Amino acid sequence: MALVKSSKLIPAIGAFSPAMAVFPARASSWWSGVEMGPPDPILGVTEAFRRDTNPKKMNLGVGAYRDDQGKPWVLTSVRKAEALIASQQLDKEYLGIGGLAEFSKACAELSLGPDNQVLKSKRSITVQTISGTGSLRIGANFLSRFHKGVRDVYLPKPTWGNHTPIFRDAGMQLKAYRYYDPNTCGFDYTGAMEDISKIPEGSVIMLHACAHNPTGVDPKQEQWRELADAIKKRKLLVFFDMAYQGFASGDIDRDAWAVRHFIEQGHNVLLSQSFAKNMGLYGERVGGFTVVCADAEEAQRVESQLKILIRPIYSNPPMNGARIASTILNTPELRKLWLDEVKSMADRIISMRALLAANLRKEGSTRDWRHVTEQIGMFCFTGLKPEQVERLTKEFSVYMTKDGRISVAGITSGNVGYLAHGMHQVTK
Ligand code: PLA
Repeated sequence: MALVKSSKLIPAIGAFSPAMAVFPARASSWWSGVEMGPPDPILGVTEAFRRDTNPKKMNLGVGAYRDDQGKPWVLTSVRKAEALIASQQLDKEYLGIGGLAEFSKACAELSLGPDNQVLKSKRSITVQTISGTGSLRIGANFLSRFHKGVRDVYLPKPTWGNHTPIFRDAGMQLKAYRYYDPNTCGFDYTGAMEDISKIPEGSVIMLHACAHNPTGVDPKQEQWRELADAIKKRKLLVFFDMAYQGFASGDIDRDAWAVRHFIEQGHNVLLSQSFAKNMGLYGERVGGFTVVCADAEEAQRVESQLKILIRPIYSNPPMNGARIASTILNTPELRKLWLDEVKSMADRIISMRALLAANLRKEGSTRDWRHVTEQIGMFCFTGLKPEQVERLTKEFSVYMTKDGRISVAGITSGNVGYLAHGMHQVTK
C-alpha cells in the first residue's frame, strides 16, 4: 500500500532525518534564499498608522475618502443598490471571463460618453477587471504580448508608485517624461512637451486622465490639446489611467474630457477605470479595461485575446461589486443620487484644502502654500521634504507617504488645525 511504503521513507515528526545532518536547519528550507522585502510605500503607511497609540494620529497615506468625522463612508447610492440586489435573490454563477456585460457597457459609457461614436460603431472592447490595479495589469500584459516589439512605457515623473511594478512585472521597460515642476508645485508643461517630442515612435505613454496621483496637478484643457497633437506626431500609444473620474471637479463628464478629446483626435487609446474612489467600492475591486480599436472586427479579435490573457490569471472577475456599480449606473434614480454624492465628496475635499491653507496662515506660516488649494483631486503634493515628513510622523503621528503626498480626503474640520500646526512646526 502506498501509505505504508511512504511511511518507511518519510521519518515521523521529531525523528532524526539524515538530511538534517547534511543541511543546517535554515538552509534546508525551501525558502531560505528569500530575502525580507520592504513594506509597500503606500499601503505600508497604514500598517505603521495602526501600530501608533496616539489618539491624535492621522492617516493621510492611502487615498481613501473619509467623512468629516474621519469615518469611512459607504455611499447611500451603494447601500440602496445593495438592497435592490439583495431583494432580487440573484444566483452566484460564474460571470463570463470578461465580466458582467451590463457593467462593462455602463463603464465604457461613463468614460467615453454614451453618444461616443466609438461605442456606436462597436470599435472598442471593455472588460470588467479587478479594480484599477487589475485593469492596468491586464493592459500591461496585453501590451507585453501584442505591442509589436516595443517594450518602452513612458510614465510621468512622478507617478503612482504601483505603476512601475505593474508594468515591470509584465515585462515592459520603464521610462519617464517630465511632469511636475517642484519650483511652482505645478505642471511642467515645457518639460513634458520637450520630453514627449523625443520619445521614440511606437512607445507607450501613460497619462493620468484627471486628478494626477501623487501631484494633484492636471494639464489645462489647452495644454491637453497640445499634448494630444504632440503625442500624435510622435505616433505614441496612449494608455490612460482614470482612477478618479469625478474626484477632480466633482463632475464626471468634465473629468473625462481629456480621454474623450484624445479619442476625438484619433488616438486609439487603452483605458483603465476604477470604481474604488468614485463609488467608494475600494474592497469590492470594481474596474474596467477598454481598448479602442480601428474597427469592430479588430475589437472582436482583441476581446478574444483579452479573454485568453485573463482566463489563466483569475478565470473570471468577482460579481458583487460589478452588480452594485452596474445597478447604480443603470438605474436613473440611483445614478442621480450617486452623481450628487460624487460631487459632495469632491466638494468636501476642496473645502479641506481651503481650511488647511487658512490654518497654515493662522499658525503664522509665511511659506507659499498656494498649491494646497490649486492642486486638485484626492491628493496634495505638499512639497514637504523626507526629513520633514519623518518629523511630522514621529512628533505628531501624522502618517503620509515619504514623497510628501497627503490624502486630503483624510482631513476633517476637527483635525485640520492639528495638521496645520504640525506642518508649520516642521517647515518653519
Ligand atoms: N491608478 C491610480 C493613479 C491610483 O492612484 C490608484 C489607487 C489605482 C490606479 C488603483 O486603485 P484600485 O486598484 O484600488 O482601483 N491609489 C491609491 C491606493 C488610492 C493604492 O495605492 O493602492 C493611493 O493611495 O495611491
